[in-house]
Amino acid sequence: MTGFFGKNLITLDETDSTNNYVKKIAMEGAPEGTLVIAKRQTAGRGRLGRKWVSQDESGIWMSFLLRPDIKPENASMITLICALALQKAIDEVCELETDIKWPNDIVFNGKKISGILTEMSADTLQINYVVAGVGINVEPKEYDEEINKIATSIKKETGKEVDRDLLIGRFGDIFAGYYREFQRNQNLLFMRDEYNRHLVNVNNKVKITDGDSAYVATAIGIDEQGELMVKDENGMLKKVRCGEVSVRGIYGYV
Ligand code: BT5
Repeated sequence: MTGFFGKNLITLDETDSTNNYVKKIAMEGAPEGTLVIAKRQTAGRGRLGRKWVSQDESGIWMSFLLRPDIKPENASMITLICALALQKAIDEVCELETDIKWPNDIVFNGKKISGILTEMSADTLQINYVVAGVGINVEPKEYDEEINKIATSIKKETGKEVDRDLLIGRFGDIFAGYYREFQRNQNLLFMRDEYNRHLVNVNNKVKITDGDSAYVATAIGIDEQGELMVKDENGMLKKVRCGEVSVRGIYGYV
């Protein structure tokens, strides 16, 4: 690994959630780029209070600390940067061409290989820190029925061993390059087209759920702010902000 990512590396056998761990050391002054990798998580988390299955060593469970000099409202774009960096790293290191399900999932053949959870501590004007958490399913595994339907792993799809260190290192390098570019411009213009090339659901119908309301629309792609552009059933262009919304295919998970 080169650059700031993982220069300060903490490896753990077990923790509740690497995101929680990084938050704690962020408040104690840990430097930007601090990377925490755990073999097992007892309480891995997804978004919106969901669970992330990671109690055993079947995957890479890691979080890293960022202290970006950007406006708080732009922080959600970091999730998309992680997603594209991960898509590329998996492609290069594991020779598996995955897709991105906006905003935070890496999928293959409609099944989830990886998820990203970005959390921020900020006041109105300034970000204190951002924790980016990445879960990557590496080994095949039997989940409970519900998750079995939507989850897969790199090795299940490629049949090949995964060099975890190489994958993490490559992810870090690609991420660091994108992050530098992003901080300069505070938008995603530099990677928008590439992200859209890997985006699933382009030109397909998706169901957008925001709290109690839901509507069906056709996905078009992201704009330079990382918002998902969709066309509703009346042909009106709408932008979905990367926040507490869920976007799913109308016939299944993707
Ligand atoms: C995510 O949330 O996909 C974000 C996952 C982030 C996990 C990393 S691991 C390191 C760091 N520490 C943490 O505590 N978290 C981060 P979301 O989009 O809300 O998806 C969660 C949903 O994915 C669940 O409700 C399940 O349906 C499904 N799921 C749970 N575990 C899974 C797994 N191992 N593989 C695939 N799908 C899973």
